Amino acid sequence: MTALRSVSLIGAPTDIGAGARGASMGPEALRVANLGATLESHGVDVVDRGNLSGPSNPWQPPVNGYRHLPEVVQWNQAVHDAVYAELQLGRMPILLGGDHCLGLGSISAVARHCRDTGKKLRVLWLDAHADFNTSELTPSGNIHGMPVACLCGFGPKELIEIGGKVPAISPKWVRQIGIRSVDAGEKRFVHEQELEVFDMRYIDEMGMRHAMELALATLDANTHLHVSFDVDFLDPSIAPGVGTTVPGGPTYREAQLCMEMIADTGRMASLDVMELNPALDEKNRTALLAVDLIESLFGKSTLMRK
Ligand code: 6HN
Ligand code: MN
Ligand code: MN
Ligand code: MN
Repeated sequence: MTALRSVSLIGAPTDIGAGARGASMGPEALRVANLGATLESHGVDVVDRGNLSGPSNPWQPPVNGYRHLPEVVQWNQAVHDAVYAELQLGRMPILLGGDHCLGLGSISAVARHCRDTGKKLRVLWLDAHADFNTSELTPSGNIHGMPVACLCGFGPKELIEIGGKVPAISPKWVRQIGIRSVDAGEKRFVHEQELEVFDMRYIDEMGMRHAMELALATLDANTHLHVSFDVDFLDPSIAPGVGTTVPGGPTYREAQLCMEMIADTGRMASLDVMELNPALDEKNRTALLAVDLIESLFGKSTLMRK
C-alpha cells in the first residue's frame, strides 16, 4: 500500500450552498473531535492550514434557480486554489466542510492536477443524495444539490469554469454509493448521463462489499482516487449531525467496510468531509464517528489481518 502519508487539513467554514445553517461549524467540530492528532497516531504527517475565508451567508431566496450564486463562486474559488496548492506540494488535501457545494472547488482542483500529471481520476461520491441537480431541476435552489452536475459541465458558467476546463470531469469517472434521495428531474438526468450509482437498494441486495468491489474496479497505479464523503451518507441513527438526514443509510459496519476497502486500494489521494452540522449534532458524536471512519480510510482496521 502506497497511500500518501502527508496530509493537509483545509477548513472551509461555510453553509453557503445548504438549506440549513450550521455546516459552517463543521471544520471546528472535526478538530475538536481530534482529527489531526488521530491521523498522526497512525503515522500520518498532518499540517492544519487553518480555515479559508469567504463571504458570510446572506440567507436569501433563489435567484434564477440558484441561492447565493456569487458567494458560492467565491468560496469555491478559494477551495480550488487551496486544494490545488496542496496537490502541487505532493500532499493529500483533506477538505473540512462546509456544505457539499464546495466539492466543486475541491474536485475541479483534483481534476486539474490530474491533467497536469497525466493521471486518471476516479471520484467516489459517498452520499444519500446524487447532487446532480441543475437550476431547471432543483426543488430548492440550494447549490449543495448541484456539484456533481457542475463538475460534469452542467451549471452556471462562472461555477463550471473554476478549474479552467469545461467539463472538469466525465460522468464516467464517478461512482456514487449510498444514494437514497434523488429528486424526480434529477433522477432522469442521472440516467441520461449514465452516472454509475450504487444506491441503498443495491447495497441491501448485493452488500456493501460487492458495491465497493465494482466501484473500485479498474483502478491502477496511475489512478488518483478522490473520496467525497458527505456525512449524510451514514444512517441518521448513527449520524444525526447533518442538515439533510435520510433514513435507511449504511450502518456502522457497512460504512467501516466501505472505508476499509478504499484504504486497501492504497490509491486515495484527496478527500472531502462535508455537510457535518454541529448545530444539529449530539455532543459531537457525528464528528467523532466521522473521525473514526477517516481513520479507517487511513488503514486502521478492526480486523486481525495484516
Ligand atoms: N447534499 N436534492 C436536494 C436538493 O435540494 O437539491 C437535497 C440536496 C442535498 C445536498 O446533501 O449535499
Ligand atoms: Mn500528485
Ligand atoms: Mn452531498
Ligand atoms: Mn447529501
